[in-house]
Amino acid sequence: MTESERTIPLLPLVTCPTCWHRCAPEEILWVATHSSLIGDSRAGAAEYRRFLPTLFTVDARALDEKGEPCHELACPRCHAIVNRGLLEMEPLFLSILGAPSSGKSFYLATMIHTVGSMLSQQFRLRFENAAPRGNQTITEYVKTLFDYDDRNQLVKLEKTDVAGNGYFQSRVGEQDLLLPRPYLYSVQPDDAHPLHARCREVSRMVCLYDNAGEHFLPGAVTALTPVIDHMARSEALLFIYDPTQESAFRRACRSCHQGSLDPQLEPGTNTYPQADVLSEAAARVKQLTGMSATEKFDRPLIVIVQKFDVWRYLLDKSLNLLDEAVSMEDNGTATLRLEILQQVSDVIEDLLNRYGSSIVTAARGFAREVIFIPVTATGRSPIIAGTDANGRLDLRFDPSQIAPRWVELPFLYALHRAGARAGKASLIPATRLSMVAPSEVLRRERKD
Ligand SMILES: Nc1nc2c(ncn2[C@@H]2O[C@H](COP(=O)(O)OP(=O)(O)OP(=O)(O)O)[C@@H](O)[C@H]2O)c(=O)[nH]1
Ligand SMILES: [Mg+2]
Ligand SMILES: [Zn+2]
Repeated sequence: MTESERTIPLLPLVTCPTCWHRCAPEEILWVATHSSLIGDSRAGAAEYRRFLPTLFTVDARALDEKGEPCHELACPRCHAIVNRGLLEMEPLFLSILGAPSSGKSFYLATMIHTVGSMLSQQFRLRFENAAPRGNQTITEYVKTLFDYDDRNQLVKLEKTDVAGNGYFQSRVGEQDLLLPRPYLYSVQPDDAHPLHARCREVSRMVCLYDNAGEHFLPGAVTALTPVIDHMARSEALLFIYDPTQESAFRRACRSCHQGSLDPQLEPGTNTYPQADVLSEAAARVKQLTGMSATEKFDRPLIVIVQKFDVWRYLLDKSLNLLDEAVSMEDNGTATLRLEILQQVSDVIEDLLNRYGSSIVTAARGFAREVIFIPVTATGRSPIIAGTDANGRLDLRFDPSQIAPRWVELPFLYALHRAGARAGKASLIPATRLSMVAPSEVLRRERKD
């Protein structure tokens, strides 16, 4: 960075969202733009060369060795692009984890689609796509599900690959690493937000990842494929739990008289031991953060119980009160009502104890603060459109019928807790914990 660029206050340390290396802003590399400077020692033959600049234009752009002004920055370790916003805004890493087919990609797409308007209209926050090129996969997901011309054209999201375009390959030292690509969205107070004057301090660059579920299966990750190691940096873990993969849930859903006809409940569909997936992730986090075996994870574990449209008939209570979890105050700003989230979490925990108690044991065994939030990304079951080349059911949706529910709540909760944990004023105000009815989670929290 040049002296003139220092007029913008930069963070003392910048974190690469691809390999999580931390460095001073002056160590950040630039990406050449001259057509002859193609080929980089770490990022690969198809990428422009990364370099530490010595010459700058008057508006503080680095000049590459052919004298071309440059715009993009890169990590000195893995050479992946580093978004400029990460030099000014603290990152907020959020990991989405879960078994294959649990609904991670649908969750991510529908959450991104829904949360922006809620943040701006109710919370007076600007939620922006900070990396239009890097976020293209998610933008395509959102377009597929919500921007349709013809409702008869059934849609689906492809299964997330275990390698390929969704990942960044880098040669670091003598090793070829497979790294996850981050998706970046900035969250900043708008003019009407009470923290607008402290915009620089409270704004965050949210870094999300969409892994293939296979990466969370035992033994999938090695030192050369640290594709899920964002979990160690995450301020909240969002575990996607899919009741349609749990045999007791499947039996109960099939036998329930109003029951769901979701094809995912059919005998023979692939299921994974989800409690083991969570325990494996917990072991990896403990290893990466140097926690002892008996210590509990000190950040929130949000268990997102997906596909509510399928298992809702098993509840004897309505969960409609969750629609009131964001309330508008007289002064025109919104509040997240933790007591409602907690009440619903208790109901869901009871249900899980009945049909899938191993996930509750794994979650409670790992983290000090656990909350269960039901969501449905699609609001309804997929339609069988045929079978794919591998003989698996080709499940698709009528795009006009997709109606996500509550998908924004886990994100709002994570954003609220991230602010509260850092001891900063939170971007998402919430009812005070003391107002919340005592429950198992809160009793535990006070004890610790
Ligand atoms: N009924 C119902 N089905 C859903 C919902 N969300 C996703 N699905 C179905 O779940 C399947 C898997 O969803 P994905 O989001 O691709 O799952 P994933 O966790 O990203 O899977 P991998 O990429 O393989 O790890 C899809 O075939 C969808 O049809 C939901 O809210 N309700
Ligand atoms: Mg996926
Ligand atoms: Zn890096």
